[in-house]
Amino acid sequence: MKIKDLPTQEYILPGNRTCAGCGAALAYRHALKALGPKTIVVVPAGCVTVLHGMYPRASVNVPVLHTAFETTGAAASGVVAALEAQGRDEICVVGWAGDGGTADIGIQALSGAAERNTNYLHVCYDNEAYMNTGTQRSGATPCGVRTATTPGTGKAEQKKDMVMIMAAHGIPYIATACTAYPMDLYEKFVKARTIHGTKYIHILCPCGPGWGFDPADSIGIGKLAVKTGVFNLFEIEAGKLRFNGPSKREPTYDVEAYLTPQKRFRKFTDEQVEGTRQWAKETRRRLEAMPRASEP
Ligand SMILES: Cc1ncc(C[n+]2csc(CCOP(=O)(O)OP(=O)(O)O)c2C)c(N)n1
Ligand code: SF4
Ligand SMILES: [Mg+2]
Repeated sequence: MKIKDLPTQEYILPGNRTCAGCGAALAYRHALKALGPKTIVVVPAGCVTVLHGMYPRASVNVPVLHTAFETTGAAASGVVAALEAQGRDEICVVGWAGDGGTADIGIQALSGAAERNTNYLHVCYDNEAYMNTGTQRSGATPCGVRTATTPGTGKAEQKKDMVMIMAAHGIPYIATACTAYPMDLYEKFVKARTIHGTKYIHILCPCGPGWGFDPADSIGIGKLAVKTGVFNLFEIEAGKLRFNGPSKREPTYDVEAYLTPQKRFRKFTDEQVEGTRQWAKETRRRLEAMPRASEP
């Protein structure tokens, strides 16, 4: 499939309140094109709440349930139960939560829903901090990044590995994606829609204001994350992993190319750059050690 074959139907209407070049908005746009009109989205607090705007107006044309920050998995479970009671299995329920709403405050509700194999798709749009409230550190913020709550020497801990946490739940479908690779992202949503049970898609979403780059570079930054091995594109089905897109090849580990254009890394020491490279290599080795799925 080529980009010109994407459905022309738009589900995010013209005019919304995200920043120019917002990776989260782009991911949402392509995901909704893949999921289609028979979709109900459950959204906790975050930048995508702001995208939707305030009642009685909304900038999307699918039904959306705004829910409390910690409750995406529980609220989505409720919507699924109501649809099942009505015998309606044609509607796809999607929880669309940020990294804070997934890896931190929302993890309990998400884990409960995944343990029950609730028939919904949980998406983590990962911009690597609490962006809507002014760039505070989340579990998904990379090690060393200075945020409003990690001034001085930056975040001490490594990025939480949410994908492997979800893999440990044994759910039927897990994937990563990045806004810089819209076709890969689109095809993963098309596939996830056909699978029964809990699905989890983790999307790296570059964020100009939070990461400190020109909005025009949003796609380029995403490509660099994947090519340098800071972020890998893959799917896990039945416990078996398959690399996708550029991640089929060994990354370059030239992490300087990814770090240097972003202000959030500007005070990185040589040691921190090297630490990022080692972390990327170790992450890749752990992924490569998993049982592998054959190419389709
Ligand atoms: C219980 C609770 N605590 C704090 C907040 C304030 N709050 C709203 S959005 C947000 C940040 C969300 O971060 P994330 O989930 O990463 O989404 P992003 O803003 O980055 O899109 C916070 C802390 C809240 N709404 N509810
Ligand atoms: S702060 Fe970042 S994630 Fe939030 S709307 Fe702006 S670009 Fe998008
Ligand atoms: Mg965030």
